[in-house]
Amino acid sequence: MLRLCLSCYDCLGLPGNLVKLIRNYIDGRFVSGKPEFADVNPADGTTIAHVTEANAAQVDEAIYAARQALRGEWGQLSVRERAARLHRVADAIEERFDCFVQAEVADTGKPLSLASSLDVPRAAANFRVFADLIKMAGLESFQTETPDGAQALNYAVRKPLGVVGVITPWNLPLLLLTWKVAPALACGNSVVVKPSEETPATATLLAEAMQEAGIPRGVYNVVHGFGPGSAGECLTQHPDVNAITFTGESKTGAAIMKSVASTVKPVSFELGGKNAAIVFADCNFEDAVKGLSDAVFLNTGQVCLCAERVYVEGKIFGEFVEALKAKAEGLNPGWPNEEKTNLGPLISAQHREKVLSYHRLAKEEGATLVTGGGVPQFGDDRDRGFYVQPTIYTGLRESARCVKEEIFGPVCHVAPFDSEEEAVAMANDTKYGLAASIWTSNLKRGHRVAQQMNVGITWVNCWFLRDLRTPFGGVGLSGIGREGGMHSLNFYSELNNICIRL
Ligand code: NAD
Ligand code: 6OD
Repeated sequence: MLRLCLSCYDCLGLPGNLVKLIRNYIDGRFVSGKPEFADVNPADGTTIAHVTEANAAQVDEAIYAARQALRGEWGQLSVRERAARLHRVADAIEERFDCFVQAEVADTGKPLSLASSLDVPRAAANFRVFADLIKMAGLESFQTETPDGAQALNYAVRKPLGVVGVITPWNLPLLLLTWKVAPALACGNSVVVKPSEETPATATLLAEAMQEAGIPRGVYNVVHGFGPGSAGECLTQHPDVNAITFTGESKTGAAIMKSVASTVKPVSFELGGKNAAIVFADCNFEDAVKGLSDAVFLNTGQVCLCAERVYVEGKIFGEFVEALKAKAEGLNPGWPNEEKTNLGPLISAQHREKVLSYHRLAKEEGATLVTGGGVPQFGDDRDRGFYVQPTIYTGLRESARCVKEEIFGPVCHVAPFDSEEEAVAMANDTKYGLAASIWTSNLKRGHRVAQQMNVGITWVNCWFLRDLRTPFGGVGLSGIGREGGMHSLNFYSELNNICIRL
């Protein structure tokens, strides 16, 4: 049977001059309205869709529908049946794999190879992992003695939080959204999601997968729009939203924290990073160069876990910089759909201007440019897209703004170190604390240094390997709380401890 997607750009085979309409999804229905905003393809700057911005009344309706859904069939389902439906969501994603990939590629400009090897498979995996985990999730129980010598049994039961507001960024749109939606639903909540205004498509396409999987209406709702004064802020302020789970910039996290204060909602925050990599002279050189090339340039440097600060032991510094430069210059920026492309554009003109402003600043701060620093010229429509060159700097002081502030582009600063202590001190000298990577053949040193990193995740001789059951989150400006495995289930549920005198 031919399936037509409402929010994938390919299925209807529209001629180039017709753009699609991406609508809100409320109470099981796609809902349009005014105003609309443009969804732009970062590879050539063209408008690929118009998007309905949810007004305050529509956000209210979505929250009301989500609340009602908790009182209906969804609230009555056994854990086993809930898990079965989440597996069906994963099936539905896999059945429309190419639609999801195309929609993600069109919205983000990321290489098709990346969307099809990382973003979309991970979205399906998120549903499968949390569906399986909720079935196995045990709870504590304690038998205690009462003051008068009798016994009491304590045991906890898990209940949903209620309506969860899910606010997500544009860099890994479907992956990060499903990373939150899947455990929230596994725990029996309903959700109202507000995807990034830059990447509205796959969250909307997911609504179709939810329908196909038999997720009752009102359980999954999508409201499109922006942050302040728009759908994002409506959600965070709303008294009937029980919790907010947010991934995005640290300063947005701060604004949301203020906004949720009056209604005292729990928050889970996955925020920015200025991640360090430490490369010791005893590393496997080839592996480290390859690993760092991924860690700096994957997804055009737009992964919160990317390394923007690379510390290399003095003995191999020059050789390492040269090898990383060769990797950067060997990348293939290009049309996202072309097989050989492994570097897409940045997400928007505005974000490109931010990245280029850091290039200007690096010059002012006295950096030595090793490679890049500009905008590639293609001589075709891509020149209207938002590409930048992969860039490497050396020579900055550790206090330079380019070493302290998150840039979120394909760029790093490489600095030498002489001792392990110095490397650890430099890596930890940041207000952020999301991720670090350590490259050494000395595993004893790997453990020792890893345990000194003030971050939520440290990789040794690898980067971005993610077992979905492990804790994920950051310290300092990088976030509050941990998601992943049982940590997600604990955030997305309330525990009620029951104490029975025996
Ligand atoms: P952003 O903070 O600008 O936007 C994220 C989302 O928040 C969007 O949906 C946006 O519309 C919404 N928003 C903005 N202001 C809001 C407000 N006042 N109230 C409610 N919602 C609001 O982030 P971005 O530019 O989309 O993403 C890039 C940032 O995200 C980087 O800083 C990156 O490090 C971070 N990030 C972190 C992680 C992580 O897991 N720690 C993962 C991915 C991205
Ligand atoms: O892999 C994940 O689950 C995760 N949260 C990745 C975050 C990537 C940041 O851009």
